[in-house]
Amino acid sequence: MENKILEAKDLKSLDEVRVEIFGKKGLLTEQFAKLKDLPNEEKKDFAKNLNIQKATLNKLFEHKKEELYLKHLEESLKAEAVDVSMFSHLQSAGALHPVQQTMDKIIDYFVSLNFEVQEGPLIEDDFHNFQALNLPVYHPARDMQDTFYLENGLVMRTHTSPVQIRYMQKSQPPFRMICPGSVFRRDFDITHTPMFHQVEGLVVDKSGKISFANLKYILEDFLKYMFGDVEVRFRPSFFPFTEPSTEVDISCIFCEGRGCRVCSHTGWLEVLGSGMVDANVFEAVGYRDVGGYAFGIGVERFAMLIHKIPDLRSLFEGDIRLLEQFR
Ligand code: 2U9
Repeated sequence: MENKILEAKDLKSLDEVRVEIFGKKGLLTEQFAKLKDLPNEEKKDFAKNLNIQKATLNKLFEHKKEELYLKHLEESLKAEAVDVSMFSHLQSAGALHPVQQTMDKIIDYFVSLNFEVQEGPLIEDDFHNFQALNLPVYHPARDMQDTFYLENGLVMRTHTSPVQIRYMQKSQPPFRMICPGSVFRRDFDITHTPMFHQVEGLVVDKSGKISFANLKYILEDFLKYMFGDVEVRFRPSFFPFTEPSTEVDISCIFCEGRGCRVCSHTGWLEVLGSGMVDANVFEAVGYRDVGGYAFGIGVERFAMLIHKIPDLRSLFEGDIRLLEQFR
């Protein structure tokens, strides 16, 4: 009977052995049954030996049960184990879109100089998107910013400037702020998409406190932060909301100013627009005796230059092969 217990290979066969030995018709039970047929003088010793045997078998059985249980536990833990270090082909970490990465880098620069970050609605009324920015109804400069008109007279904003207008209507200078976000125009070609992103900046203080030199310093420093060791030049230009206005160029990062196809052999790349805020804009929000500068950055243009992407439209096609390069 000891051998039967010792030879059991698993908990199931051990249980079968238990029935075979200790069960109602078990081997041990059979022995006890013999007791009643023995002569009285033999009964005592026989019963004593049988009880000793029963106790030994019980102990052996419990011991074996414990051993087999631990074996079973170990085997099932091994079988169910998950290898957390195992490489999976099915999953890959996501990443920020290159436009978002570029926008974040631009925002980081201005936040480090204590500029506030403000956002606002994508659908605007004519006043906040145009009139307050010195673009009166029927003004020809509106042609440069044709957009999507809703049936109720509202428009998809053509720049983030209305965010600054709304901000000025409810607060007082001095302040410095940037407005990142998506904007919309009726444009679609190799360098334009109907939706794109801007980061616009605005700094306002009491009259005489903010000069063109402040604007020049900040933008030069910012462009070196974004593009490395480049030359920066300011060219006179026109925007309805700034006077004087200036377009800002950097020396071509592809040919280092020698002249190539990307810079149309000029050695310069136009990267942003800026100027001193037009007096009419301040008047539209009820500001008096103040001055300030503003600038506008096209985020896609920056992303294209930084990553040498030839066609702007590819940024919005969602092709995973393009996006994977920016992980
Ligand atoms: C207020 C007053 C003035 C924001 C400005 C530009 C010049 C500019 C372009 C850059 C590339 C638009 O996305 S783009 O095509 N922007 O050249 N933006 S000054 O001027 C402001 C803004 C707000 C209240």
